[in-house]
Amino acid sequence: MKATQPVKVIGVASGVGAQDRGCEDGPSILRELEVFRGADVTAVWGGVLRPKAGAGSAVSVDAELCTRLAKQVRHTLDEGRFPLVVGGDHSCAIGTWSGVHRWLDGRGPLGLIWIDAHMDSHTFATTPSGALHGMPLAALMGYGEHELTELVEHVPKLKPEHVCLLGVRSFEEGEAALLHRLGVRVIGMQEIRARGLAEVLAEAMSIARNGTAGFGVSLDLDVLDPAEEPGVGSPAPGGLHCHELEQALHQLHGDPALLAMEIVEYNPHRDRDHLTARAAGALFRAVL
Ligand code: HAR
Ligand code: MN
Ligand code: MN
Ligand code: MN
Repeated sequence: MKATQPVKVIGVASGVGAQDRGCEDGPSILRELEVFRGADVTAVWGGVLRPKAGAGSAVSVDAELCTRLAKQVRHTLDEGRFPLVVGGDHSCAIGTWSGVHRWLDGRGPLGLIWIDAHMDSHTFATTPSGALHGMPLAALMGYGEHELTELVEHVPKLKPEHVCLLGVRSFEEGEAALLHRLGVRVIGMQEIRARGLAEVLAEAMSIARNGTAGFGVSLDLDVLDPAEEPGVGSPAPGGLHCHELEQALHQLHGDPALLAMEIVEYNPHRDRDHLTARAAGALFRAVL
């Protein structure tokens, strides 16, 4: 994001991608609480996109929602504004990054830092749950249901060498095997504790920047420790402290190569005293 670039917040009430649909209510609550507002922030909400009932299977509902999201993201970039996409379950990532990819229009590849307790790299061949929010990263790299992999453009939106996962601690064999086979860099909690968050984030940034036309950050709030921030869809113990992630994310401050950001998996029904909502705001303001 360039210094003083205006921000447009795009809410997306994705929920069919998860077993617990509580994240659908995330964007409206975050908007009410005005958590993305700060002294030096002009973050204007563009509204909240909602799934259309009766669009068919969960895949079709999600694909239709993500198609509308991708258009909004592209339009926001065309206006020179920085898109902050607020979920919703993480399946919305397919729309967000397809929109950025479309906007890049062949100027070069897109890089992505995926900050998450999970790998989100299943396909229907490997998923234990059938939940679509466990699949978006695979879909963006071209693996999975064609409705999702061919969203907006019939090409993969991400190349494995420009993707880095950060904070992983809960995953299944099938998705780990896919990422391994593709050579995607996965930085788990153990490595973060051994090397320090600042250093591994710097590595993630170089992976997402090198040879790309720009990069994004997809932040799943469940990377935080649920003992401190409980308001997420799929809590996984042993996560990051909000303040350490906030501090590390300052490395992205004013970086013109950062094209968009998304913050997902806020579940207001599990939150306590708006702790997780406020964390979402603080983590966004760290990159400003
Ligand atoms: N890996 C599990 C599954 O696919 C759970 C993953 C989804 N949870 C998330 N995504 N919040 O990050 O069922
Ligand atoms: Mn996720
Ligand atoms: Mn997750
Ligand atoms: Mn800052």
